[in-house]
Amino acid sequence: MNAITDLTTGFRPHPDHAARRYREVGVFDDRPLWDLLRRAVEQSPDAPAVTDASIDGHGTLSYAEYQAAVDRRAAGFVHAGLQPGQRIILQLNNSAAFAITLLALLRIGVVPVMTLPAHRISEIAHLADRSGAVAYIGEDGRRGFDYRALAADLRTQVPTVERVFIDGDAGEFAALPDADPTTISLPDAADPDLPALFLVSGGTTGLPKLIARTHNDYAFNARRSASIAELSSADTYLVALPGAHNFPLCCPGLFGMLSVGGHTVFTDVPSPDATFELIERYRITVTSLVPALAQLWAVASEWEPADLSSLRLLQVGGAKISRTDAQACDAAFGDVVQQVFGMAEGLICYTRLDDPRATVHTAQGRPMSEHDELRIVDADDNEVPDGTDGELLVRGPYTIRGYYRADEHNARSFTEDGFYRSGDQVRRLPSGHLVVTGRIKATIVRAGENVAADDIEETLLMHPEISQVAVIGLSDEVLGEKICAIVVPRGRSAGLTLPTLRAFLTDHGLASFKLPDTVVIKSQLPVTAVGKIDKVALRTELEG
Ligand code: OOB
Repeated sequence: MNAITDLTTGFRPHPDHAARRYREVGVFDDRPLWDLLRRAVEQSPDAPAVTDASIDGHGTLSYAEYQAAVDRRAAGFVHAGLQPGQRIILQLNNSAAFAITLLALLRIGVVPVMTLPAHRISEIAHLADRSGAVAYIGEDGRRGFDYRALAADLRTQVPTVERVFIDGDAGEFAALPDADPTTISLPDAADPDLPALFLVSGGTTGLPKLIARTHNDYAFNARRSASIAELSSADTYLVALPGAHNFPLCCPGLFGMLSVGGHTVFTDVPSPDATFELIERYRITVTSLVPALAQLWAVASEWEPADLSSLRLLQVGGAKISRTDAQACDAAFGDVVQQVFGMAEGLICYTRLDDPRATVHTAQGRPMSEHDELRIVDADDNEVPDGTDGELLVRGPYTIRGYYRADEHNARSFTEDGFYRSGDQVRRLPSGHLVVTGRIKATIVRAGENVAADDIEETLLMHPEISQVAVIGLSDEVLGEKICAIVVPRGRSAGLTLPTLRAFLTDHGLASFKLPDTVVIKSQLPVTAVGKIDKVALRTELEG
């Protein structure tokens, strides 16, 4: 079968009438995603495009140099026999190699599966199998994990993966290929309504799912995100989260920066001491973090001496940041926080740069496009009034209509009229902003009462001795579920006992049925591949 036909098998595009409308209103501009780079090169070939500040960083590439490196790699892949429509697992750490390889694949219409460096063989094998990947791109062991060993495993588990390309010391495999683009003809641009790349779902239950994002929808995602962040060619963006994740990739991230001809700096070490030095050296203006990192940065700003005055926008998302931490970040860096509530499946909400700070501290944002259709519904799928908690359903130009090759999930995760069931519990404010109040399935049912973990977590984080907290339900013979608070203390944990914490919550107005039944003290919480607190892992650990 032709690789393009194979690519479309199991892909659920927008219905024709919807795609037509998105085109008519100018949301889809019918250009391939890599065209963002081509246009930036045309406008300012000598401007800095990409800096590799990872452990083995190679300095800065101008737009012309970046484009040249992309063309060489694209020619290399064509020479190696890759064909438009084929899928390839991309698993590289933040680096110039990541930025070059990604754009090269897009240039030749080979569709990368955007896995994260923390993914391991079970996830990679599943994603390779589902996507029908013909190749894997990883790196050597220089960052502490040897991806060559993973590649060898993958080749045995998923025989369709015929090729392996390694950045660095390739060992038994091939190096990332480069070739002279003047002697090899590159394929024509892909159909912009086809998948440009696959994102990987962030859920912690079960194996990750494939999320096909088209050239048209992802380019819109980049442009609109860039416009809301008021990005310009004068901005410098730091990729501190894993670059293959939707947030640093396109919200606005790398693609948003390409859309305005700005400068993107990659680091593979997101710790405050490493990143603060980069912020000072490159005059970083924008970056994005998960809440746990943002909290760490705010604390560290008190003693790290670097000059951080260039930072004008600190995007925080991926999980809910508490009001206390959002305020602390604003205080530390000078009113720079933007909340981002997004999902690989599509919908992205942002607080706006001119929103009142109180809104920025307490709301997770409002949809980025007027074409996003939101429904907030009760358990019977009836819409609830503003101010009431319900599940968020969404449909729109850049939200998928179905996971790739996953009919069993799609029946559950999408309504008949094409809305994605996010599983997120939200409440809409009169301003149109959403407040995320939990996960539908994570609601704790204690002695018949529904308890949102969110409320308890938010209040516990106001405790001066608590740095991080996760509240989960654990099964209990008497109560059905009991409320367990897992607490990471700031210093010594002496004062953090069940009675003192219950008293603290009561003093702050929490109802008695919401008080934790047990408290567990931990020095750190498990996190997912992108750095969110992993409640599924916690539950498994504490119940097992
Ligand atoms: C982002 O994408 P994913 O696919 O890794 O995870 C999506 C899920 C959402 O459904 C929600 O449950 C949670 O992560 N989430 C948040 C949140 N942002 C994401 N929950 C509360 N508050 C927030 N601000 O995580 C993602 C994608 C693009 C931009 C930003 C985040």
